[in-house]
Amino acid sequence: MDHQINHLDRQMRSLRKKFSTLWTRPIAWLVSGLFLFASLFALAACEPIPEPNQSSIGSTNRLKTVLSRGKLVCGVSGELPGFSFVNKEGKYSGLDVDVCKAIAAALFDNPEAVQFRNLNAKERFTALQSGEIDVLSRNTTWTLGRDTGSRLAFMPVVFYDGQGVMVRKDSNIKAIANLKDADICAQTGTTTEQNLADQMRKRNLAYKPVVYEDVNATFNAYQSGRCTAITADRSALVVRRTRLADPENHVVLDFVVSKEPLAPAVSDGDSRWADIVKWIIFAAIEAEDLDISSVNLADQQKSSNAETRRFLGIDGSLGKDMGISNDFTARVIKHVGNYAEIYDRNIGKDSPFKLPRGQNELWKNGGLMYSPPFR
Ligand SMILES: N[C@@H](CCC(=O)N[C@@H](CS)C(=O)NCC(=O)O)C(=O)O
Repeated sequence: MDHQINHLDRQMRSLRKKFSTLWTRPIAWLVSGLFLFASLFALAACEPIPEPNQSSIGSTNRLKTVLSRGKLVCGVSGELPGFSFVNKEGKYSGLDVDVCKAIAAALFDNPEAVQFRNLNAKERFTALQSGEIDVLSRNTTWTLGRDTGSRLAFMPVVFYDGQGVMVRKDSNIKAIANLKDADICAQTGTTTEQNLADQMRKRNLAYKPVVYEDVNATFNAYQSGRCTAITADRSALVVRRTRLADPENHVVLDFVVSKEPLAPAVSDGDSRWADIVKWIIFAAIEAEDLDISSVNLADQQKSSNAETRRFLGIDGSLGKDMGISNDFTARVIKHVGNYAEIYDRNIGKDSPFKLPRGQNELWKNGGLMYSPPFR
């Protein structure tokens, strides 16, 4: 700035010199005055634009709303064992449910501080956009259209899935090509419905979509023989198969129709809330990566390892800087466990479904689960 002012001063003096005769002096003052005004205006325009205040970004403050309510409102399906299911006693369980519980654990040190809302495929996005729920944790595929067109912000993927097809064993259907002219059941408001149409068109196969808004109606229609096949996320087919009257007579074909990265979502426009939810999910993944579990947490909290101490909020201010408790990661691990514990308990080896980790293994074990660094 100083050198710019010196330069300006030099130019003004040279202008006045050019108009140094008596009769031209008023013109000289006028010209230099105009020059000075224009130059100062230009200088002001060169000033760096101040950064917008982080807290002013976004029109809502969801963290404040959730904290003053004392509870998280979480949208789930409630109809999908292993992911989100409500039993006769009204108790919720599943991987998607544990995401809600992890957020409540991090914020309130209480995984039960959650109010669940059951939402079908069609209702889920409106519930988020209207502010009725704080988070959507409901086997929802992250797509470009939903991310940019539906005023949603997707969080880290919690389950890498793919669309599949289930048929009766005695149908002798082995491949998608055998589905020519078949009646195929699917649920509306899903990526499933659209992917099926793309797949069949690509293969030039005629078929009849039989669609329902309700998941139970969809599976009942298949069970009753209304459809030759049913298509949904493979995880959903595996878990809902166990609820058919005769699971052993049905098979999920090997064929994978599409990529279905399932991720929670929050409403767009509140980057602070999005960051909090995002890093709570990453905390469960990073805990597995660092071999910290609900079983060894107390020992790990005594560790002298700098990375462990920073991650658990013993040193540093990672949580505090986000506006939440500095030990939010420890709270998640204590109440809900790390990602492996969450997976194994709900859909993996310790569950009735025994879904192999596959793509949901950690990156260092050949999978896709990866948390950016906590630093
Ligand atoms: N991941 C897909 C499909 C999600 C979906 O809604 N699948 C059905 C088929 S099993 C479901 O979960 N329904 C449960 C319900 O409506 O409560 C998407 O995001 O569109």
